[in-house]
This record gives sequence, structure tokens and C-alpha cells, in this order.
Amino acid sequence: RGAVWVASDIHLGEAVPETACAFYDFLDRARRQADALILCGDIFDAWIGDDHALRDPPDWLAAALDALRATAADLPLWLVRGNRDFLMGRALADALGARLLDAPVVLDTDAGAILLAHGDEFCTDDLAYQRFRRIVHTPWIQHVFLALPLSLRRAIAARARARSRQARRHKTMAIMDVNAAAIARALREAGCDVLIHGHTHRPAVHALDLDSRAARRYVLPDWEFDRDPPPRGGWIEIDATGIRMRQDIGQSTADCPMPDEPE
Ligand code: OKV
Ligand code: MN
Repeated sequence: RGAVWVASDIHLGEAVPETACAFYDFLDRARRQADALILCGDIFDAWIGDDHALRDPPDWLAAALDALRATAADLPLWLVRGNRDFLMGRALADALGARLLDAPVVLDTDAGAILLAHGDEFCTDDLAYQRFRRIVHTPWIQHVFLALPLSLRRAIAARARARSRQARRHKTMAIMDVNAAAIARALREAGCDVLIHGHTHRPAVHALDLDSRAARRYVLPDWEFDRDPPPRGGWIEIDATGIRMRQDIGQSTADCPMPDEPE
């Protein structure tokens, strides 16, 4: 309760120091201004096991873990798994002092009951993706994957990403958006008339008609600071006065590390 901030789709990875910097700036703000922070999936662009991250993290990942740990020390931090970092586990949450949230989940907020999910589960028109999702969400398959040596996990992940990039070229915008019936079904099942999700990178507030009741769907933006300005990013703020989209990000990026200039 109090002010809950929700963000998603930061896609942290080695390639985007500016995005990471803007995100750390946001974390600092959340520590001062929010009462709880929920990161609603795709915090990381890839995740091949908590062991990899915790044992010997590369510099960019060590920095991200430090920032998240510092945040969790000041306010409750909840992590939702996305379609990319779906392998985030208990070991990571424990190491950060954060909690994992199993989505879809109904939040009891000062603005009422809100259904929260990453959003990929609603993209039911994308049959190839849903097939991939069913496979990699199968518990025994995850166990086998996590038991493989890191080098092999890295190789499998690289192949999966390459194949996915290839497949996306043949998909239309409509196929990659959420399915209206899947949204209605989720809201109906949860008994909610507000949904917040990310994943599609199409920030918006949609008015819906749910069995002749008014419902709303809030879509979180993704974060991207290094290419094609203006920078993208933002979050949703939930408190007793309502639900608001906020995009006032990245105003103090002066002390950001800039990428190395080629010699
Ligand atoms: C995450 C996505 C790569 C989309 C593989 C079992 C397997 C887990 C995995 C491998 C890939 C996560 C863990 C990654 C998301 C992609 C490409 C497309 C659309 C298995 C369990 F292979 F054995 F079955 N993976 N990685 N994609 O690189 O982070 O979401 S990943
Ligand atoms: Mn996503």
C-alpha cells in the first residue's frame, strides 16, 4: 500500500549503458518517492540461470545487481518474470533482497484491485512464440537446461535469439500484439477491471468493454536510450489518487558512463 511504481522491459544487457544509467536514475527516484517497486518482466534481455549471474557476473551485470540490491534495501522490490528473463529464480531474489511475484497476479492497491502480468501470455495469435513459451516454461525442461554447463547454455541462448530475430521478420504488428479475447478472459477470471502489462512496447491506456462493464488496459513502455532519440522509458504510478503513466525520465543522466570511443 502507498505509492506503487511499476516498470518493465528495460532489457538490461551489456549493449546499452545509457539505458541502464537512466534506469538506475529511476531506481534512485523510486527509493525516495515510492513505497514499493514492481519490475514487471524483461528487466534483463536474457537470463540463462541465477548461478551465472551470481557466481561471476560481468561488470554491467554486477552494476545492475548492485543497483537492484540497494533499491531493495530501501523499499519492497518485487520481480515478475518476463518472456526473456523467465528463468530468474529464488537465488537471484534472495541475493537482491527482493521477492518474486508469480504473474498474472491481482494487486490490492490504494487504487483498487489491479491485474498485473508481463503480457507475453496474451499474445496468443503468435502461435510460434506460444509454442516456444510452452516448451521453455516446462519445469523439467528448465531443470535440464539449468543443469547444462554455462558454455552450452550460452550457445543455446545465442541460437534461440538468432532464430527469434529471423522469425520476427515474418510477423506482422498485429500478430505480435495482445489478443483481445485473451485479455478479456484474464480480466474475467481475475474479477478485475484494470490490467497493467508490458511486453508489447506500445505504451497506452486502452478503454475496454468487458461484458458491458468499463475496463482499462495500461501498457508499460520499454526502455531505450542509445538509439533513435527521443529516449523511451517510463513507469506507472499507483496510489489513492489513481493510476498514472509517467514518462519524465532521464533528466539527470550527466554522470552516466559513456560508451568507449573507438581508438
Ligand atoms: C529468452 C527468447 C532467448 C523470446 C532454453 C530451456 C531449451 C530455457 C532456455 C534459452 C534462451 C533463456 C533460457 C532467451 C527469450 C529468446 C529467443 C526468443 C521470443 C531451453 C529453458 F532450449 F533447452 F529448451 N533458454 N534464453 N525469446 O537467451 O534468455 O522470448 S534467452
Ligand atoms: Mn517482453
